[in-house]
This record gives sequence, C-alpha cells and structure tokens, in this order.
Amino acid sequence: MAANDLAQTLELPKRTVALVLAGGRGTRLKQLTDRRAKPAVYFGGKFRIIDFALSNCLNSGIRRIGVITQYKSHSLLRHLQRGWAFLKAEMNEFVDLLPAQQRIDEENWYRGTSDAVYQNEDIISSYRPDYVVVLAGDHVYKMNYAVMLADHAASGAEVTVGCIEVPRADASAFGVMAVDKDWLVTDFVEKPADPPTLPGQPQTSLASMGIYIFNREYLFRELARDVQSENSSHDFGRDIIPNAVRQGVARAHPFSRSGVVGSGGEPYWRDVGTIDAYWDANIDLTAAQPALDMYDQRWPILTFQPQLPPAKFIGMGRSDCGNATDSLVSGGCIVAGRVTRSVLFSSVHVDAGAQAERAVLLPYVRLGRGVRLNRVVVDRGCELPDGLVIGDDPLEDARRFERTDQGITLVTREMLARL
Ligand code: ADQ
Ligand code: ADP
Repeated sequence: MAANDLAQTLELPKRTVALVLAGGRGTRLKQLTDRRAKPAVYFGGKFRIIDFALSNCLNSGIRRIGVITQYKSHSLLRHLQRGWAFLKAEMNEFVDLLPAQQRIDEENWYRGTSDAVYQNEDIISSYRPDYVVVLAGDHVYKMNYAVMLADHAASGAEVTVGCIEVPRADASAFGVMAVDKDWLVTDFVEKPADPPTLPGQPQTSLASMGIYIFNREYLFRELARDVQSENSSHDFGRDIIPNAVRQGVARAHPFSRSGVVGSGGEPYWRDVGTIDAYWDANIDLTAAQPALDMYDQRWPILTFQPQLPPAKFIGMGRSDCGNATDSLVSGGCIVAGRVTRSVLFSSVHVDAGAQAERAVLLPYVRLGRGVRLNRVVVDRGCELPDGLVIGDDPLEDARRFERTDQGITLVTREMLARL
C-alpha cells in the first residue's frame, strides 16, 4: 500500500463515531434482566457485557462513542458513568449517553433500532463523522473495527455488515444473507423460519452479527426516508439493511478478517442470550486455555472496578480448608469452603463447609455453611441459607427456582424470599 493510502487508512477510526445499541427489552436471560438491560449483565468475573463492545472501540482507535439506552437503563447508566467517564473531551474522545427522551418525536420513544439512531441524528451529526459504526451492546467478542472500516472504505459500499458462519440450526435467530464472490450482499432475510445456507454447505448459514458501518450521509438519508414509511418497523435488520441490499450498496465483512485472536487460537464471538449460553460462556473461562482470552494485554477489556481488598482463602489448619481450583475469584471474595470450576464475581463469601461446583456467583453472593451448588447462576446479592442444596434434585430445583431444560438453575433474591 502506498504511504498516502496507508495514512488515510490509519485515519479512518478518527473519522468515525460508534453507536452502541443497548436498549432492547431482551427476555431470554429470564430474571437476570428483570432489573438491568442485557448489556449491563455481569460477565467473566469482573465485567459487564457492554464492556466488550466499548473496549473493542478503544482498542480499534475509535474514541467517539454514543451508547443508546432505553429499557431498564439505571444499572447500565451507572456503570457507564462510573467506569467509562475517563475519556478526554479535550482530545475529542467521549462516551456519550443517549437515552430515549422524545427529543424529535414527542409521541414516541425509540420505536426500533434504526429509529433509536434517527432520533439522535442531530447529536451524531454534530460530531461530523464520515462513518457511523452501529454495534449491539449485548455480545461478548473481540473485534478490530479498524479492519472492517478499511474494508468498508476500500469497497466503496454505502453500508458494510459484519457476518459470521453459524450452524443452520441456529440461523433463525439472526439476519441471514447471501453474498457473491466480492462479498456484495445479494440477499438478506431477517430471522428466517427456513434459513438459506452457503453454496455447497447445506449445514451452514451466513449470519449478520448486527454490526454495521455506514457512510454517514447515506445513513441519515435512508433513516429520514424510513421514518416516513407507514409499514416499516424502523429496524436495521428488518428494514434498513434489506433495503440497502435491494439497492445493491451493501457489502459483507467476514468476522474471520477482524476478529482478534488470543491464546484460544480462534476469534471469539458469543451472543450469551440465554441462561444456558450465559452459564456456558462463563464456565468456559475456567478452562486452562479458554476460547476467550481476557488476559491478552494487547487487547485489554476495561470496566468499572470497585476498590476491593484481595481475595482471601481461609484454612485455619483444617483439612477441608477454603480453596478454589479451576476457578476465577475476584477481589473482595472470602472463601472458607470449596470452590471448583466456578466464576466468583466481586465480594462473594463462601462459608466453611459450603461447596460450589460449576457455579457462576454474581457480586455480593453469600453461601452459608453446608450449602452445596452444582450448575447454577446466582444473581447479585443473594444470601443462600445454611444447608441449601441445588443441583441434586431437578424437580425440587425447578419448583423453587428457574431451571433450564439443560439443567442450569438460576437463583434470584425474589426466589429466595419465597422459600
Ligand atoms: P437482534 O439481536 O434480535 O437481531 P434487536 O433485538 O433489534 O436485534 O437488538 C439489537 C441491539 O439493539 C441490542 O443490543 C438491543 O439491546 C438494542 N436495541 C433494541 N431495541 C432498541 C431500542 N429501542 N433502543 C435502543 N437499543 C435497542 C440483530 C439483527 C440481526 C442480527 C443479530 C445479531 O437484527 O440481523 O443477526 O442482531 O445478533
Ligand atoms: P449494580 O448497578 O449495582 O450492579 P444491578 O445491575 O445488580 O446493580 O441491579 C440494578 C438495580 O437493581 C440496582 O439498583 C440494584 O440495587 C437493584 N437490584 C439488583 N439485584 C437486585 C435484587 N436481586 N433484588 C432487588 N434489587 C436488586
């Protein structure tokens, strides 16, 4: 690449604003999202789900970011204010909070994802970006958006859609596309009942990751048109992207080109959208070499960190001393019981004689004496009374708590209060 072209490519992130969509209702995580939007759900011992998209922005050199919120935003907004206010406005860097506030349309809150962007047009345009990156705040992944930006600028497309191969059996949950040999998107269907597959690969579909790069002028021209349309649902996946495909101006960008490879060897992307997927992705982190590498200093994941004392393990010379193996244990934890293959978020207490196996314990959980847990997710602040056993008796677990078909039990404070 000529020096001039290279210089222009390196400038692309600075000519970009990222918008993180973080306001959807999200119901598949059950009671974990009763109080908080999915992007605010805790993940990986220290983080919230949205930290991954935000960290990707910073690591990709995009430092002008808007977060669009709507439902159950308190916990999310508090997290962003506490953890993500360090960017320097003087350097033209910021995380701007864009809650639904009926600024343009006094009749309606955000009606869909594209309306949520449209209603912030004046704010976004005031930053004068050439490109707008639209991201979902509810996926866990590491991706270099600068690579996708370079692809977008080089192809001349009006919009580029991040895509990933998924098993056909899972594809109905996504937008599914067909592409030609130059990655021009030739067809796009949102959440098809009967998903099309890749040529010669009858078990694999090409799914949209819900990550889009738009030329700013095109985006707002199309949004202004869409907002007038009576029969639009004002959604990127249902309206804006299929329309761009019909116009022949949408390109696909495969995640394999820009996904960041850590020690796992493969780029990582998960929609931790169900309790089973959430539990799985957290427990995966307890492997010696997990697929998601959170320890890679070249691609750090940032978050809000409360000031906490170190994790502590109590033995007092007992043979069954407090210990944790194959586990993640965060600051502020005190472990006097036995923990295996588990993820302990901040300030979890495990009393003597308690046992946790394959447990995801959110902040401020306390396990009383003799508590035994297997395959659980325990919500923030739950105090499990002495002797409580979960994981032995599926019927009993399902009666008292939320138990998935795959045998993961979710415990919340409300459920404990009803015991
Ligand atoms: P879904 O994830 O089902 O599909 P959606 O529910 O619209 O799409 O959520 C996308 C993002 O927007 C989420 O982060 C959500 O929180 C947020 N969001 C939803 N409504 C919002 C609103 N009113 N205000 C602000 N934010 C809002 C999309 C695409 C598919 C693609 C998948 C990939 O439509 O084509 O395959 O993402 O997961
Ligand atoms: P935080 O922002 O402190 O991490 P959460 O995401 O856990 O908060 O929850 C969002 C809001 O709901 C907070 O105001 C918190 O105090 C409250 N909350 C959290 N969990 C529960 C619960 N199990 N029962 C009642 N209130 C809760």
